[in-house]
Amino acid sequence: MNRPVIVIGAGGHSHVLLDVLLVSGAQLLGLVDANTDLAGEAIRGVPILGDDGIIYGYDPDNIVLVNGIGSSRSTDLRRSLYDRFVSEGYRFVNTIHPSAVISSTVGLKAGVQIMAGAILQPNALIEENVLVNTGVIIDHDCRIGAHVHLAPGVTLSGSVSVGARSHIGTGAVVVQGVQIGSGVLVAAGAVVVHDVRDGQHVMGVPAREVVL
Ligand code: JB3
Repeated sequence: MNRPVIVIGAGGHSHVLLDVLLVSGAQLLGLVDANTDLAGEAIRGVPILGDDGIIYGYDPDNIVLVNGIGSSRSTDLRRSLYDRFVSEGYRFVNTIHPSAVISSTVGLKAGVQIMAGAILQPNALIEENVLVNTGVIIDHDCRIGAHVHLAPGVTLSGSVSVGARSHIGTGAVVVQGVQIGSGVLVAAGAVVVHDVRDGQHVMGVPAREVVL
């Protein structure tokens, strides 16, 4: 990672990312956060520079971005910030913890984040801006759509697909071959044994639709 990095967001997820960026020797310009009260503070010695307007002070060719916004239910904010800055010509880099185990046959698009202890098995394809959180297992031939968040401890068996913008909650399990649509919310701890349609919310063991 040669160009200086700005991290968008200075909340919990950014702390986890800073761990990866610091260990990889990234040149960190700082973080930006919508809460302007944070400007002037620092996390791990990395300054909070101000709000997102700071980014426009840098030519898109001279910096790279890291999306420090996570999700606890909706991936909308994470997605919209990514799309906004990509449309302005900025580039998001991949952030991969050195302890992650990733088959050489895995495909990774731009802005993918893979946190500590994750395991990605052969032929998985991970689209743009996906967050693979701590200890996630993605087994062979899975397809993960853009902007998806796989929360800590999620297990996807072989040939599972997850549509764009879905949030799969902490510790959820998805069995072989299940297809999850886009914009889906799978609650923490669910065990998904049947396909899930676009926009559905499911929870429980086995997972069933819920209206939130
Ligand atoms: O589950 C785990 C391990 N981590 C969760 C992560 C994936 O998602 C974590 O527990 C949280 O649920 C969430 O982390 P995140 O997104 O860092 O949430 P939070 O700690 O609430 O911090 C969000 C930060 O984003 C706050 O400081 C907001 O002020 C800031 N923010 C909100 N909108 C923004 C914007 N910052 C920028 N730069 N631009 C915005 O538009």
